Amino acid sequence: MTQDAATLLERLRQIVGADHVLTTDADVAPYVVDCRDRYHGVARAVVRPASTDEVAAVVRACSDASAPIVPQGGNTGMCGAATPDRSGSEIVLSLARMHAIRAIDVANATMTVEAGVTLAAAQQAAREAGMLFPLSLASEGSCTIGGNLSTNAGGTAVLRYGNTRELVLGVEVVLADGRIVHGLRGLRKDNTGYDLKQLFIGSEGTLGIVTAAVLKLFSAPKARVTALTAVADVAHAVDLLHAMKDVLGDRLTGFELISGFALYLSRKHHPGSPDPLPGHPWYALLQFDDHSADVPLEDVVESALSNAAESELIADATIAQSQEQAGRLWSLRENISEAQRREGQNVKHDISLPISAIAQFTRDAEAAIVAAFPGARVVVFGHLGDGNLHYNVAAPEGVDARDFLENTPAINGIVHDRVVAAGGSISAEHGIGVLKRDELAHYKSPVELELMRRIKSALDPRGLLNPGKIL
Ligand code: 2HG
Ligand code: ZN
Repeated sequence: MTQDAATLLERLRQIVGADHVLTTDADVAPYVVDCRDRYHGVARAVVRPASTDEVAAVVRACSDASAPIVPQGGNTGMCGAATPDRSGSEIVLSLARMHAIRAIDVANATMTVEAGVTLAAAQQAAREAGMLFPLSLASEGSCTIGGNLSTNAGGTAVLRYGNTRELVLGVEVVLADGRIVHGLRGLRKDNTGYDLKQLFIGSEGTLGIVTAAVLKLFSAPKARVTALTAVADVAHAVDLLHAMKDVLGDRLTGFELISGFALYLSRKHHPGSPDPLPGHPWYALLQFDDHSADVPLEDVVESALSNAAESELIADATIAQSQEQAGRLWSLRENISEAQRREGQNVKHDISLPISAIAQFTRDAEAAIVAAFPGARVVVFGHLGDGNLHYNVAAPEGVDARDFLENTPAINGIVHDRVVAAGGSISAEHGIGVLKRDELAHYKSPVELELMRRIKSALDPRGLLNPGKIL
């Protein structure tokens, strides 16, 4: 180790305490690989500050030593944004010890939480205050609010409540030079110039390190109904979405599309899962929430679904009769990603399209993939209600999954060319990280890329914050 490196580590130990500067291989191991096992990095150290002032001091120490920093939350990101590179020069800055709920203001319908609070803990704190924090995603038990902000996470309730971006009123951020932006305002109206907080949301730790946020809370719904429906194809699912919105308005909270093959994988890798509507090519999982208990929500949903059956929009449907049953229906959906991981690596896409273009896209893309890679298995699921599909491509049966990954550029080309031609986006909710950095450079317009680079160099002129990610 060079003199400089030893000095930096010593300074970091003085800031956070020796126990929170991890350097042995065993201690560092969980922080240097992403959750999909795609990226394996090397860290000079992992630092675990416990307060905003400590984060700021760590950033200043790293800046003085010209050491790049990789911020990390729950390490559940899908695009490798929280994994260090292989140079061994980067410091991983884990926000895990910053897990305080700082304040809940029920009258203002806001909650101020630190970056390392898990999403599930934030939801729980809101619930205990009789309110709802609606962000909801499969990894909510381990992903953190800081990571949710950094990636502008989406999930299953975007249809009704919006992305993370729409759920944040204020942020506290440590800048690349160690200064702190104290922006924890809980205002729904604030037109004092540029909306700086939105720069940090979705910037994957490349512009600053989010240490806390003011989140919007909502009234807790009084009734919830979950239904699984079987549909003939994606076009029918899109029509069903429209019909349900028409009848139930914003009581429709979630509308998830699941292909028959995705459901098969979910059940295969999670023995004991229910199989309520076997044998259909496509499914849509619907959730409804209501604030008034005047007309029973279940009656409204039941009648809407029977109308949908009469007009042949759906082939079959089942409505959960208890919270426990609803949880089991949701687990079919939420286990798909993990099932895919167990099945073997696959070429993942997190795309969004105008909802009106989705049915045509799925037909064209699958035909093109199967023509180019006979036997390739397309695993389609996702948040149809907001136009976001996880359009994943798995190896043909019997082909080694890792070998199949060599086709990633060609498969990406097939999928993303069509997405962009249909007016869609190559990253809906997972971000860019390293996984899609080259794709971004290819598909984003030169003028937008130039603006992004100028913002990056204005906020991080020495390029020490999460270098190599996004741009
Ligand atoms: C989900 O919706 C996540 O389950 C993960 O965004 C998607 O694994 C994926 O492709
Ligand atoms: Zn998703």
